[in-house]
Amino acid sequence: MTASPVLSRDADGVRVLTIDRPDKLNALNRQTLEALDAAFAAAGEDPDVRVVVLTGSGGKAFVAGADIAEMNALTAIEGREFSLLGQRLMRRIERLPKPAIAMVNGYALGGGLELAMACHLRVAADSARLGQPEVNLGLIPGFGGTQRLLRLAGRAATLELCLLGAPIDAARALQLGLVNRVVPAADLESETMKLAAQLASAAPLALRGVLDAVLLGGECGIEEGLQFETAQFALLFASEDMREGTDAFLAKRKPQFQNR
Ligand code: DAK
Repeated sequence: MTASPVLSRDADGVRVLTIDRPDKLNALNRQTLEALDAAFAAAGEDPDVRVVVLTGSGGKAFVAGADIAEMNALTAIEGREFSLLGQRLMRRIERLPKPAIAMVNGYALGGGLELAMACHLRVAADSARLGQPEVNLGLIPGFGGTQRLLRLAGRAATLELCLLGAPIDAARALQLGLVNRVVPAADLESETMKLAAQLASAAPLALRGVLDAVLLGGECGIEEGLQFETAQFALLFASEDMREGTDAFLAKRKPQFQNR
């Protein structure tokens, strides 16, 4: 049996998933996509997991893209399966009922940037380089890159990255809104885990409400989106955590959320 290309560890409600193919800069082959899909499905269902952090091993790359060697040998039928698998994984991450943070520790290229964009937040090392270089291979982004980049960073940035295919540095990615934070490479893990810990102690149902309102409501027109937000808002009045949060504020104490 070969070792899984995805490592998993838990600490205080945070599940850290690490793509572990450092000799191939963590490129996404089918086995890795399948392992990630299973890992995110499990994290989504586990009530003890409040936040997921995704990263790559080896210090040089988050993920340098889909596995070009494997793609090169695919038939059209296999290419379709590869595409469906990747799309399903990206959507699974995006619709995870808890926050997912991409800890971008190096190259995030092609499918790697698409993976990072499917996460809800992105923290990048100042040494990271991000891009959609598919045109250089005669391809276009195929795991939702054109669509998620457009929604994150707008049309000008999306056309620039996808047409030119050249990677950008972390500082420019921050300017474009493509990443949320840039930190010195040496502090990446500690800063990301601080952010994860903050989310892990927040009210899970409220976080889920935000994810639903932004990711589903955000795809509707403004009227439907506002109605959706109202419905999510009202639903939280049925939660014990909402009473706890407001009681704790009034009593000037720290809330203890129970995911109920
Ligand atoms: N795939 C496979 N192997 C890769 C790889 C990749 N994407 N990126 C790097 N590697 C491998 C290299 O081949 C090398 O392996 P060995 O030769 O040692 O066996 C090892 O990782 C180290 O890489 P380098 O020697 O190249 O390292 P350097 O520091 O010199 O360069 C680099 C680092 C990141 C600049 C360079 O490796 C590079 O340009 N990598 C490719 C980046 C890239 O073009 N990424 C986009 C891939 S295309 C689809 C959906 C989605 C997609 C496709 C189809 N469908 C819907 C069907 C997505 C496409 C992509 O992501």
